[in-house]
Amino acid sequence: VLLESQLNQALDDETDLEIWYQPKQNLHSMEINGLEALIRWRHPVDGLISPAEFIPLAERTGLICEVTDFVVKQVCQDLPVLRKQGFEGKISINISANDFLRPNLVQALLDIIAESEVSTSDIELEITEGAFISDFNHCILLLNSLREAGFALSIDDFGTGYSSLSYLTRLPVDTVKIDMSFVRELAHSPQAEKIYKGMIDICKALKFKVLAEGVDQDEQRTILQQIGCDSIQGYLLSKPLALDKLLGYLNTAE
Ligand code: G
Ligand code: G
Ligand code: NA
Ligand code: MN
Repeated sequence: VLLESQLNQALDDETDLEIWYQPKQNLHSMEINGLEALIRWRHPVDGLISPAEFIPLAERTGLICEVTDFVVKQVCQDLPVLRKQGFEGKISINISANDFLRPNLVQALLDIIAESEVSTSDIELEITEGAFISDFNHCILLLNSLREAGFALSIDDFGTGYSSLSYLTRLPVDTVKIDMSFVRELAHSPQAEKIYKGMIDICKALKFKVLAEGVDQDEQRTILQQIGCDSIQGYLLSKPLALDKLLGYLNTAE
């Protein structure tokens, strides 16, 4: 309860919350062509609290919508800075299952963006499969309106949890992000490579781009390139970085 009221306070004051960014690399051009925004909470007493800890709390208590709005706002401030440094890709923002229950999600996002130099085409929204459990038809309608508004869309952590290949064909999204659990054995097991390639082939047959999450070895990147993966994200490129460190990273990566 204490943590909840402190998170509420931090969101109201817009203090102690930071957005860090993890780069994504396109395996065709080899350029850094995307960034995932990841929230960090610098608690005045407890130090840096992992989102793995407070995002579930925010989801239980309904604060997650305010978290999402905060992330969008911060991204709108940071993107112009990144554009000036020559970054040309999209920034992706995590949307939680609870955001899908907001009656006015599309308009809420558009209102925040309208106050900035950023447009919807600068932003990708990452949605986990958990969002589709409740009302699948409602989700499809919502995804369509987000897409019509100009956002790019991706499915996050694909292959875990509520994974059904049949629903994939109905999802109006651009990219499938394959969960990092699949990359772990990639460089050690021919079976793991076959499974991975199977997933890539299915996604490509359905006209989705494929991103591999959790890539932390050069060997994995080489295999992913060979089996047709479009882009990667993971510690091989970089851990999530605060904006100032990210600017340095982008300067040396170009
Ligand atoms: O950044 P890190 O890899 O430690 O994130 C841990 C978990 O918290 C991941 O599942 C990630 O998707 C989630 N997470 C991080 N930032 C956000 C955010 O801004 N919104 C939501 N909904 N989840 C986030
Ligand atoms: O749910 P989501 O995919 O957003 O979670 C991202 C989480 O995975 C974060 O906690 C992030 O720090 C972590 N992560 C990102 N890249 C790697 C990686 O290459 N290896 C490992 N082990 N974890 C990673
Ligand atoms: Na994500
Ligand atoms: Mn993910």
